[in-house]
Amino acid sequence: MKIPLTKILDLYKVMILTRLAEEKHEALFHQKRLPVYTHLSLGQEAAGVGVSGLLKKDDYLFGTHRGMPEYLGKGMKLKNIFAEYGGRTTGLSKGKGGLHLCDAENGLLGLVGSLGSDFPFAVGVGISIRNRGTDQVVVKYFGEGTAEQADFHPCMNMMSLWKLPVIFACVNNRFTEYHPYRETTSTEHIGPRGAGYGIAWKTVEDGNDLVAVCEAMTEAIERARSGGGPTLIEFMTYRIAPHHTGDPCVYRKKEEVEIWKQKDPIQRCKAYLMKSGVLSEEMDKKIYQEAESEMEEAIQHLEKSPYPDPDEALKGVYA
Ligand SMILES: Cc1ncc(C[n+]2csc(CCOP(=O)(O)OP(=O)(O)O)c2C)c(N)n1
Ligand SMILES: [Mg+2]
Repeated sequence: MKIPLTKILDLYKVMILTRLAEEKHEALFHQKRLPVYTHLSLGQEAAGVGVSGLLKKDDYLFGTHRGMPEYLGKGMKLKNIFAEYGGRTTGLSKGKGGLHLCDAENGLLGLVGSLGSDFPFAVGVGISIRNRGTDQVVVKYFGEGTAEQADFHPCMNMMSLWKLPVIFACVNNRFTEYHPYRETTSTEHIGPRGAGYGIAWKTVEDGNDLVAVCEAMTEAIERARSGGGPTLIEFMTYRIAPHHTGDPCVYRKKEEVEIWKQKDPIQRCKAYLMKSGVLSEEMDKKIYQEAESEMEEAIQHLEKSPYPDPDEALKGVYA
């Protein structure tokens, strides 16, 4: 399934914005200008951007705590994300959600604090799509550690039984908080679990290849839209970043991280686009400049926006 080069170029731009925005987020956190601490997606941007970048605006996504790539890929605006992280009135949830982003306009129905508790939400949205008879799809994106949560299993069963337009997309970044994943996960791969439930599945061994991610997602999206039912896809990658700001990463060797830095998805995508003749060094420079100015605008928007009045605290608690 060939993905148009123009689409790959668009998503390459999103990967760059993600990288710059996350690095800036971390710097702002240390300067006490952005109080929400970070879970960076450094090194695994291709999986996140590719998972959401081919969805339509009215498709749904449940993302992760390491979510900048999939949120920007789905069409969320950086300035809205920063304003929410900063707890400002101009944020998506008027500053009350913080890390837990919600952007209904772009199909993001919320990020849960208890990992995996949104597997059933995704299945519920799948039932809603089926009942309304639209061709929308819902993607639930999660880490391999989250795949060990109990709700994963009944949800796999139900979405298969009812042939729902749900895609479970797993980013296997080889770490679950402070553990290499094989200390907490009994199998090498999450993908083959699809077979146990009669669900189409795939493990993309090179989840740092944006094109491979997009090809796998295209297949799954087409299956879901055409009534072919759910898919489980796993993308193998590596979490170059610490689990969160301040994690000393004593559970892995520095040499291993260095090896993975050589597989940087952004540099690889750049090489692919240049070889394909749709990107030049000059264009690349411009892409970085545009991303920098979008980020500067987002920071200015954040810092100009007011904090909510304390009286707002109990408003909007119930819908
Ligand atoms: C139910 C639950 N248990 C534990 C946590 C704490 N926690 C936050 S992130 C994380 C790691 C999850 O690993 P994975 O799903 O592989 O995602 P990754 O952090 O690698 O992106 C954990 C255990 C939580 N938020 N919810
Ligand atoms: Mg993980």
